[in-house]
Amino acid sequence: MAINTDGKPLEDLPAEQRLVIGPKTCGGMSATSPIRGSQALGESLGDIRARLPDSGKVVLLAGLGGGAGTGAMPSLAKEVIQRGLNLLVAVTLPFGLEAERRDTALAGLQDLEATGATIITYDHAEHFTASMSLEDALEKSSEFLAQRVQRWIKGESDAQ
Ligand SMILES: Nc1nc2c(ncn2[C@@H]2O[C@H](COP(=O)(O)OP(=O)(O)OP(=O)(O)O)[C@@H](O)[C@H]2O)c(=O)[nH]1
Ligand SMILES: [Mg+2]
Repeated sequence: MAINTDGKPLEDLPAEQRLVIGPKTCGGMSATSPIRGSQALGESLGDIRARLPDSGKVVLLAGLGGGAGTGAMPSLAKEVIQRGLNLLVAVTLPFGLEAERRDTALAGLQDLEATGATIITYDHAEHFTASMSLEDALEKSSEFLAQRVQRWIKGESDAQ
């Protein structure tokens, strides 16, 4: 399921389900700040609860540093944990040149850690080199997270 406050990017994603959260808070646009991302999740909590499974494993994925993902993710993680589901959170941290976004992302990561969720982090700043194209960098992070998530789903790793 793809979730965002912004409806436009959702249209292009190959997801089975798409959910626009916080239509009143964000008007179908970017959340722009984590506070509004969190408010959007609160506004759409009923929709989220109705769509969460009653058993099994849940993986939450986001690129931290913006408003929607960074703000919504901690509350979403809490919901999944309260439902008694087995949760893995997989996130990226922004590139070094996204300076302000790094502070936002690190604060969001702290909120996520406070939920007690198991978290896999891929730091774009750590792995990005001058000779790398942006496409290569995104492909690397996607591959890394996909491998780790698949291992966790198969029960081969505790993702630590
Ligand atoms: N791997 C990967 N990372 C991405 C991609 N798009 C964005 N990111 C990373 O995720 C971070 C957050 O992206 P945003 O699109 O701003 O996030 P958002 O949660 O929609 O936030 P708002 O638009 O402010 O509501 C960016 O700063 C990037 O570091 C992508 O296609 N692939
Ligand atoms: Mg967005």
